[in-house]
Amino acid sequence: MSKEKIQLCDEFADIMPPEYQELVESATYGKQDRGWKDIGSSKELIEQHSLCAGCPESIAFRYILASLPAPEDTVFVGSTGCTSLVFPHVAVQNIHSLFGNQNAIASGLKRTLKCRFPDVEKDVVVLAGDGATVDIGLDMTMQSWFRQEKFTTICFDNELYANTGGQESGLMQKGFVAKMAPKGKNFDKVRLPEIAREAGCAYVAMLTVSKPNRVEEAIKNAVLVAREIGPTFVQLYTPCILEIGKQSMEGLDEMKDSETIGGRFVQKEFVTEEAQKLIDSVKAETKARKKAAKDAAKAAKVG
Ligand SMILES: Cc1ncc(C[n+]2csc(CCOP(=O)(O)OP(=O)(O)O)c2C)c(N)n1
Ligand code: SF4
Ligand SMILES: [Mg+2]
Repeated sequence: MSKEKIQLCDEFADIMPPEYQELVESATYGKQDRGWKDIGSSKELIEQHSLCAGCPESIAFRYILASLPAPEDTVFVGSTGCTSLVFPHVAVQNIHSLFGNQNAIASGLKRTLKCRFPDVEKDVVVLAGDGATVDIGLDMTMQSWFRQEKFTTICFDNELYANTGGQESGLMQKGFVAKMAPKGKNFDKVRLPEIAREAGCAYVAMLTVSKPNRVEEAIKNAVLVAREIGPTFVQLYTPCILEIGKQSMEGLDEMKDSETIGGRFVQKEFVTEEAQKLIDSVKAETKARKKAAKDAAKAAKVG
């Protein structure tokens, strides 16, 4: 599949890095039902990362990249923060925007891509931290939702400004003491999913990245709804293990604890009627296609 999407120039084939050769040979560009289960059996779209060992953002990146419906026609818009250091290692087009400006950049980009490629569906996906999304960039985030810009916003919520040493963020939980917020947070965690719903997002999901199938479903829903209907938002809890004093192996337990009943990250979804109809029809189509393929394989075996 990848060969139809990316190719090696014959003259340079022998000097291209092995990672690139592998990308051409066995990445999942153009694969219709790509998803997290491809991880391990095909070339991933992330070569390495510069995050702390065990940082849940790294697994979040892998699940998201594996779940994009069409990575070859996707452009990410990133913002300053821990996430931004990862984009140079990612085999999907991406733009680094000024901290907080990501949704304004994405709005312009999506509109431009629509004009430039009227016959190709180009997906735009913002991926930024909580500081960029809900504090410094909240105006841009909300304006893009009010204006019904057709792209997906993903927020890596680690409940503080990690990249600058642990300052308070709007998504930090009340009472939390961080290295650079020693008095403890005075206010409640901002209810961003509810804000997104009220601001006009057609699909909103909040979850941790403890379960790859759930992340895949949320990302696919968000990107497909954004293509057809309007803005979508996915908030993923990716705890900063460095700031909350956890070991590299403890991120998963932290996420699981936070998603149990009464926790801050019990999975939440807000879907408009129109978006739900679209999601249901895509699911039915996928099911029918997979069944037809299975039946055909069975028939070929019998024959
Ligand atoms: C315009 C601008 N203001 C402030 C900064 C400093 N700065 C860099 S990263 C960052 C915090 C990032 O926090 P968040 O968005 O939550 O991402 P995280 O590092 O937690 O993943 C800040 C304030 C900057 N680079 N540019
Ligand atoms: S500082 Fe925190 S969020 Fe940033 S890479 Fe390290 S563990 Fe992850
Ligand atoms: Mg953060």
